[in-house]
Amino acid sequence: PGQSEALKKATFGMGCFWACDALFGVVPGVTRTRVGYAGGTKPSPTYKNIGDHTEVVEIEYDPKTASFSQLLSLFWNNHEYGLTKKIKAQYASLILYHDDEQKIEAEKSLSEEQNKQGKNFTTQIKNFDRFYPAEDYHQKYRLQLHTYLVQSLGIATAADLHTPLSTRLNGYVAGAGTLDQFEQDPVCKQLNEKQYDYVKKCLVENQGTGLYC
Ligand code: MHO
Repeated sequence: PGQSEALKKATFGMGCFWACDALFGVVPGVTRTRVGYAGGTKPSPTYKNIGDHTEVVEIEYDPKTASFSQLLSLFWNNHEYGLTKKIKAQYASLILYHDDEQKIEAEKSLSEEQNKQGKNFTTQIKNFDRFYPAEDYHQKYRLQLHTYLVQSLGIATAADLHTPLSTRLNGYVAGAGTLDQFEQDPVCKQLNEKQYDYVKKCLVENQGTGLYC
């Protein structure tokens, strides 16, 4: 089996997907992210016509480096909207599992979290059915705000936004991850000195400001 066959997927809804894209994009072991719509029944949802779907992030990860339980703890600790208040389907708290192992872990983590915090969550745990990628302008939204990087790296197509480098940069420019993580990130070796300094400056400036939309 080739290396890519060993990669796994996780799919979470936890508020505006721009934030989740940045949050998970810098996690060591996460190889790519994509944002889109899932969890509902409406055929061919769009941002303007999302129907009963939820904004989700699709995370591709290498289980040798990142574990599903690690991703779950980021899930529980980084919701944009309170888990207990009533929210529309677009921003629902949602875990779409891809196999039985994920299902068991997700259900266990929900009851642990509820016990720990002493409240009931609205989080739904459902079988992953189908992912509809969001419009290109939503992909790596935070990175796309940085015209200098986009142009100097030659990012022009949806595929360019879906690379491991774009995935990482989208998080770092938004202030996700630590400086240590950035400096040791093998993916960032692809940057020239000026690009490297630019991203580092964004990370330092935006760290701790929250990724929320
Ligand atoms: N506050 C943002 C949310 C966008 S998100 C992709 C907006 O209204 O544009 O739902």
